[in-house]
Amino acid sequence: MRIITVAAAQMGPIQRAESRQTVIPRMIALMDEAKARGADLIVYPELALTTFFPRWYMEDQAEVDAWFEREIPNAAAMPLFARAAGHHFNTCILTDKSGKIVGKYRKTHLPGHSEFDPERAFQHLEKRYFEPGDTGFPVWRTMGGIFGMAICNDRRWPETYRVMGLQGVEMVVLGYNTPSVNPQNSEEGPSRRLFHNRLSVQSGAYQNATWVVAVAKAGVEDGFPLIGGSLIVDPDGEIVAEARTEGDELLVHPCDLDATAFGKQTIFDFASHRRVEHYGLITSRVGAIPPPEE
Ligand code: ING
Repeated sequence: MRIITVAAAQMGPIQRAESRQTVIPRMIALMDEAKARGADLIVYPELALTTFFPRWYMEDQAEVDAWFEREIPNAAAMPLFARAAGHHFNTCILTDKSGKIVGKYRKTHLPGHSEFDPERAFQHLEKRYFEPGDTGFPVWRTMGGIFGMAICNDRRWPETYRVMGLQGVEMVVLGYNTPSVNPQNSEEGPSRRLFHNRLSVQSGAYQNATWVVAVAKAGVEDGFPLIGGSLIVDPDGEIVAEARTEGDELLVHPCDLDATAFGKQTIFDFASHRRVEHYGLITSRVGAIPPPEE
């Protein structure tokens, strides 16, 4: 048994006017609760320090830059930020129990758009403010297992999990900020969003025999609702813990990394069951849709 007791630290809304100084005590309170409940690892959401600012159209670069961190307290991460000088990535880091930076990941799949779109109920300007990540989907050996990371929209793409699955990942941790309604389809509300959230995370976990911990920033930010639904899914695709509120809420579960072995050795024994000679299209840039019928 290789137990990692994980705390999924769902956070409620952060209003645009709030400073990081009001948010950090909430994060520390969740960390204190996680420690009291015996957690080895705590996972925070995407944009855990700020509101989901890509919903706002901004033209002043200084105003945009203010939403980004230039450094984090650990010097080891400085190369990440130094190299990023002038770049804007949606970034997350993995630290071990000593607080040492083990890994850094930059969000690969950026949804939304880059120019103001009057047709939308609200903006989603990730392509305006972030560059696509350049890290790929690495995994790292730490805390007795193999860990990987993703951010938000990445969780909807099977490629995200498969690339880490092919590297033997045993736990994927990710955060998300997901609007409760579709700005381009008012018919699609929170229940459909929560359905897709579960579907994406459970599929990724099952199809790669890995734990997945997905953590929301939830609730209403300046009138714009975000789904909660943070969840911990086991390597068989079962949800073992799920948030019930849209506020600060901690999920804690003892995850046995050895539980990933059965799936990796049987149905998803990649070495013996995959047929890579048929998968070429997956790395092609566009689909190969057949021409219209004569
Ligand atoms: N947010 C959303 C997400 O992928 C989205 C955007 C919602 C895209 C629903 C498609 C459908 O969960 C972020 N920040 O990626």
